[in-house]
Amino acid sequence: MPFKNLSPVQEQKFRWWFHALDADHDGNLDEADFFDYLYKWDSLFELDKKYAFRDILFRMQHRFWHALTEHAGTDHITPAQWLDYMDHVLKQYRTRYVVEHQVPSEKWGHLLFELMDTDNNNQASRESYSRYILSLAFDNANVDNAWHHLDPDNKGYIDRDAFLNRLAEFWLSTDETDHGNYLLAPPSDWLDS
Ligand SMILES: [Ca+2]
Ligand SMILES: [Ca+2]
Repeated sequence: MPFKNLSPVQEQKFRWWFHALDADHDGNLDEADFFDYLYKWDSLFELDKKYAFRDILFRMQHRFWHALTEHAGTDHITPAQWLDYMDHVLKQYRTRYVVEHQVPSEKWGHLLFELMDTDNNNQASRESYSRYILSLAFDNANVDNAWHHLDPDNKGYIDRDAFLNRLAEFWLSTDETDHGNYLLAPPSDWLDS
């Protein structure tokens, strides 16, 4: 089934993201998969000591899960239902929320940045980005490859605006060479050869 709003690059990228989220690898997303990495942040980012921030993250994730399951009509999401929802999100984005630099998950992007910027100096370090990637059960090879594209000038950190721009590219770019497409893993991992 061709999608109206997803390009082939986006389709492959989001399909790969689905499998990254499927923590128990049974081919479907359920609520436990969807929250698996958030629970890992308790120890990785000492989130269990930041109650208010943790609460916001979990509420945002619940909102995402609720919207996804309502759209799909089930809480046992297949890859096709996930892609259909992504298609729906991009359609909404294009028709209702077109603001420069705003991405479908901009609020989530701010939270993710604040999670990684543990000392609040408006810079997320390579080390904290690495912890984030490992919480998604990726390996160190992915971190090295992705970081090179998040921080092309080799500064050792990424600031908030640059991170949000990369996240926008992750959602919206249809050109696999854009830096943001490396956010979770290099395109060679998720593009058909
Ligand atoms: Ca699963
Ligand atoms: Ca920092």
